Amino acid sequence: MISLDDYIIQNFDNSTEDEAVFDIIKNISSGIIQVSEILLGNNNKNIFGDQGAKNIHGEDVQKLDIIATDIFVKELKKSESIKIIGCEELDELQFTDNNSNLSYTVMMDPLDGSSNIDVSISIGSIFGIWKHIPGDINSILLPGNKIELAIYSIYGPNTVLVFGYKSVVCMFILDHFNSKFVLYKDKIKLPDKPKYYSVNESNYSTWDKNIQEYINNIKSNLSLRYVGSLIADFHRNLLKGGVFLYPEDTIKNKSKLRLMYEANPLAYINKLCGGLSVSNGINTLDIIPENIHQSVPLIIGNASLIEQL
Ligand code: AHM
Ligand code: MG
Repeated sequence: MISLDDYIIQNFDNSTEDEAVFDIIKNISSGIIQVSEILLGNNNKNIFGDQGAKNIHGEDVQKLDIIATDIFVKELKKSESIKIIGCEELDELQFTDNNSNLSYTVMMDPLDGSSNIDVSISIGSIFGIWKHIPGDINSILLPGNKIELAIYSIYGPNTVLVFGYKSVVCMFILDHFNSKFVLYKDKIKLPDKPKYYSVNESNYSTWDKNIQEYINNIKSNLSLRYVGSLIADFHRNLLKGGVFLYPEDTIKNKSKLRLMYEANPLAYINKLCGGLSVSNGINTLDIIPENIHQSVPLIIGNASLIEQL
């Protein structure tokens, strides 16, 4: 069994950048273990339910959203190279007082799938990490194709950590008894023959005609699976092959998923696995962001399925 630490030592070099990135992975993985242990704890009654406030997107904030935010902000600040943290639950960017020569920005959705917390369905955390030029505010909002590292976790029947760095995507499973991640799968690639399409079909009437036609066509060859936690739907389709869609609501002129801490990190990992993603007709990773909380439509999965669209 190869632990996350061993994997890192064995597979990457000793450059300052690699060391900084691995320090970030270790601190995020420590946060993931903490969230996972809270979910498994015998005193977890207090973690369910609304916190009583709304976030910048007008959504009810759950207690676990806040718990996870606090854990990850604390862990991320331990990485000397992290200078800026953007988060779904925090209106403004947080600036750390770290002073390494390297400067990274982290964008995170600390608890994805909030509506599934109270009903014991898989939830997760998503992180995108970019390098920025110190002191240059214009270098903070970068497109997804400039991501250095993307990580996500899933808290489900087991706790999973997936990261994409350089050209490799690997998946680890948490050994709860020893509180450490163990390698499950290395060099992940999307299967050639996709199985699933995933979309909230109750929104059908709000979609553009092209999307409606596309769904009508693909459903004859694919089976429908929809969890309602982006991260769980994405992860299943990554391993089994498929397409996930959250199209724009053309009646309200509104998209739901957020570019910087949902769409981009997953689009980056999906690309490393041989897949493709589009938002508003262009590659999701090419979008120049306007602000940290920007929403975008997202269609992501096997390249062959996206190309049909
Ligand atoms: P969250 O980050 O507050 O949990 O919201 C995003 C979630 C995604 O995980 C999921 O894909 C989507 O919302 C589900 O939305 P819907 O209930 O409209 O299908
Ligand atoms: Mg989310």
